Amino acid sequence: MDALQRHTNDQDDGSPPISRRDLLRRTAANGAAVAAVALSKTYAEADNAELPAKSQPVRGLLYPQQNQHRNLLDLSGLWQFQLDPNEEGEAEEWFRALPSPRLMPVPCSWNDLFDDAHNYLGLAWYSHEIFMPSGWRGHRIFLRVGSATYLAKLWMNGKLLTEHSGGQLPFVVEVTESLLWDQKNRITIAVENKQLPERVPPGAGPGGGGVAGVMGGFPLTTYDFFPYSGLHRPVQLFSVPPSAHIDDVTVVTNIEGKDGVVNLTVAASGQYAGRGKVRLGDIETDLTFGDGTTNIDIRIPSARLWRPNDPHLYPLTVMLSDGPSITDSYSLDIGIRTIAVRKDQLLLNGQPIKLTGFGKHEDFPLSGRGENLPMWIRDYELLRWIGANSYRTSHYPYAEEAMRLADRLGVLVINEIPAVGLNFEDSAELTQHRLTQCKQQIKELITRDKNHPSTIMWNVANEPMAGPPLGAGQPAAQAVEAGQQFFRQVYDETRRLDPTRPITLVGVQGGPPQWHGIFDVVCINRYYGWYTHAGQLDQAAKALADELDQLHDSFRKPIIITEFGTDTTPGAHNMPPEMWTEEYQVEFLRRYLTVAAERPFMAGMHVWAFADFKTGQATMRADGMNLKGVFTRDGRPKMAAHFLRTQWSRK
Ligand code: BDP
Repeated sequence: MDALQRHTNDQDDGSPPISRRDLLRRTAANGAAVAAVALSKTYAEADNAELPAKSQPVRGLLYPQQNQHRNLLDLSGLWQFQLDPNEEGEAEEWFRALPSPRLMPVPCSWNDLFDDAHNYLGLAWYSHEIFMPSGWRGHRIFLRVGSATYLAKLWMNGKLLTEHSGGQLPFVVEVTESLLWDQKNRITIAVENKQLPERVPPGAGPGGGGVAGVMGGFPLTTYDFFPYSGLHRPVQLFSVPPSAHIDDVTVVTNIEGKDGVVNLTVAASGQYAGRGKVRLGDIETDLTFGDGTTNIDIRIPSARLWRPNDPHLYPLTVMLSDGPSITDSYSLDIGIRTIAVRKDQLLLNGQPIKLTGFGKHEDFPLSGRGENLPMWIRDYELLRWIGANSYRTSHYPYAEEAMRLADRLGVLVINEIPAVGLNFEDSAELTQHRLTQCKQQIKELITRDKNHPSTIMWNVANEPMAGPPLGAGQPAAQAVEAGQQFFRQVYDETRRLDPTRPITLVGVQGGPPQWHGIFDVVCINRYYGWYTHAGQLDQAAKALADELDQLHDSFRKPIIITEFGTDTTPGAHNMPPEMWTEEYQVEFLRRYLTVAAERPFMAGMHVWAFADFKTGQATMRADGMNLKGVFTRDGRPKMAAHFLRTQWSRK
């Protein structure tokens, strides 16, 4: 209690600042016995764990579709499920049948449905039977897992086919040779979500595994959201033609005068060297492939540009052809737009744009982090209602359906890999493993989301640390240098993979400013008036204004505040405003918006958070919830939502 009070007041009361790491140790020691157990278990396991450092090849990750040449079967529904705390499933061949399964929906997190699975982060098995009609015969068949958090192993009819590490991005494996026709086939996926230090996000614990739990909570994580686990997105079976098929499509758009210029690269399987066609709107033209690829520019005269108030999408269809007959085709809707940084401005279609919106989570009762279309439709409706034009996929890539909706509804997205909880005080060996994974994750994310006009920026990390945050001590010089080298490489790799979009890093309050120098846009999370300057909004606003001016002087780049907010108990009121009340949340947001409005270099304001969300149990997290939402978890507005609407709604 004492430690917590000092933590929140450390800027003001003259007492020596306490580091977040110290705070967490103390909070854990103050009664979180369960957390301590989880901590040592994590580490015992980590010692024996194989480091998942090998890089996995990324094929095209085109969103599967059904057309004349392709079949698609969505395997969402009730699967068989079994926890495997003793990790005996593989030796006992559970990939043939689960010994005592219960039913589990896919997609969904396993945590909220059964009490014994609530805090479970170990190994669990999913199993499902599908009937394969011989109508699909003669095609190549692939299985695509939308996301398995965190490590997945996949068997088809008892044969191990692939593994994937990283919790929020899809993987695809060919199953053609393993299928049995006109009978049932068993798909088994083992999923494991241990919080291990060499993973990204890193697990927490002693001996250098990130900063342990933002609030020292249980289950113990290095981040402040619940470690939901399971098959979180649909599992799909799809077919492509046996000869050659379209493997990947890359669209880059430019504006020349009034025209849109669409640069299209198509990758086809197996060094395809035949012909093809492309249709964009009502323009059709031939393609010639060499060595499995082709590249072409298509000009659209007087193009209707994609933008938030008019998110126009052009239908694009790519085809492979053999003489007059089409042998494969793939369609997607594309937006013609540019996104760029010029000096301290962010430009959409050459015009300065200011982001208004939120950091979000994929989080809902019962479904947890499982893809939840009703939630998404409602969230987009609330974004429209409140007048927000954007959000950040804090702190991991979101469902593909959410990205497709953003394209259609004209919502701008800062798209983030799961690199939350990185700490460069950890060993060089851990840092190297994390670097390999960050590069892999950015590669998979760009492969998946590169064609979405809504994605306007890649974010490579949230609040990486080089020592204590929140001004509770100076960043450690060696750690700052380790981070500098790390982020230089991540930036270069991201730039190599996508030459078009700005790249950013989201910095923690009190973190090293140097790292922002590598990136195109300065994104910062700030909690003056909450974690520091508690209850003192005038001083908080001044500290914020001073820091923004300093950052602008140092970098001359656009600045976005990607998090600012206060925990707010819905229904708590007071005058004058006090922390945790709805009035305080409104006043806090008002100060920040005013400070930003006075600074033309501010390119955006993202409130933390869109909605209340589940996190670990902790002394500083009432009800196991982070209550910084301007909406409740089920989408009811707090006073702050009405306030933001008066500031943002499109007039
Ligand atoms: C920031 C994190 C975010 C937390 C937030 C908070 O980026 O994930 O939920 O603080 O404390 O440090 O509410």
